[in-house]
Amino acid sequence: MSFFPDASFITSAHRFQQFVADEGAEVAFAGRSNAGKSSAINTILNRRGLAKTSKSPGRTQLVNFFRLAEDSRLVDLPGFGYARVARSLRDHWRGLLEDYFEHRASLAGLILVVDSRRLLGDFDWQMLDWCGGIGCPVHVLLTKADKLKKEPAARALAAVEKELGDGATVQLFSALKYDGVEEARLRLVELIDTHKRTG
Ligand SMILES: Nc1nc2c(ncn2[C@@H]2O[C@H](COP(=O)(O)OP(=O)(O)O)[C@@H](O)[C@H]2O)c(=O)[nH]1
Ligand SMILES: [Mg+2]
Repeated sequence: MSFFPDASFITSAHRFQQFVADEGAEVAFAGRSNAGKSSAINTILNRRGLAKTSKSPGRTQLVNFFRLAEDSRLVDLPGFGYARVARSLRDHWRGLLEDYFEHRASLAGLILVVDSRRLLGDFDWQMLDWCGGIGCPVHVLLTKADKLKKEPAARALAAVEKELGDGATVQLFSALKYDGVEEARLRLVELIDTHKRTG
C-alpha cells in the first residue's frame, strides 16, 4: 500500500518569497548533510529519486516543496551543519530556516533525520530549539540503523530518547532495509491530521 500515491515535486526556493502559499499542513524534514534525509524522504514516500540522494555532502541545497495530497506538503530543508559549505551560504540558510520556523503557519511538525551512529549535534539542537520555541512537534529518525547491530542500535535509541525526554518522539530507521518505514509514515500522517484538526 502506498500512503502518498500523489506525491510529487512542487518547487525549490532559495528565498522566503519563493515559498509556496502558506496553506493547509506541511511537515518539514531536516538533517545534517549526509544524515540520510533524501533517502528517508524517498523511502517514506515510496518514490525512488524524488528527493535527490548524494554521496557528496555539502552540495548546494534549496528548500524543496513536495505535494503529499490535497492540502498537505512535505518540505525538504537544507542542512547547513557541514564545515565545507561557505560561511556566507550557511548564514543564508540559517536566516532562511529561522524565518521559516518563525512564520510558517502551515508547519505541522518537523522530522529530524539523525545518523544513528552520530547522535545529536549542534545542527540538531538548533532545530529542536526553534521547534521548542514555537511548540512544533518533532519526530526524530535515527537513520542508517542497518549499520548498527541490534544492541548498539537499541542503546542509541534509548540514549536519544533520554536526551529529548518529552521534547520529541524517536525511532530507528533504515532506508536500506526498510526498517521503521511504516512507523515514520504513520507519524507523518498523524502530524498532518493533528495540525488540520487543531490548526
Ligand atoms: N546503509 C545505509 N546507508 C544510507 C541510509 N540512508 C542513506 N544512506 C547513505 O548515506 C549517504 C547520504 O544519504 P542522503 O540520503 O543523500 O543524505 P542527505 O545528505 O541527508 O540527504 C548516501 O550514500 C546514502 O546511500 C540507510 O538507511 N542505510
Ligand atoms: Mg540530501
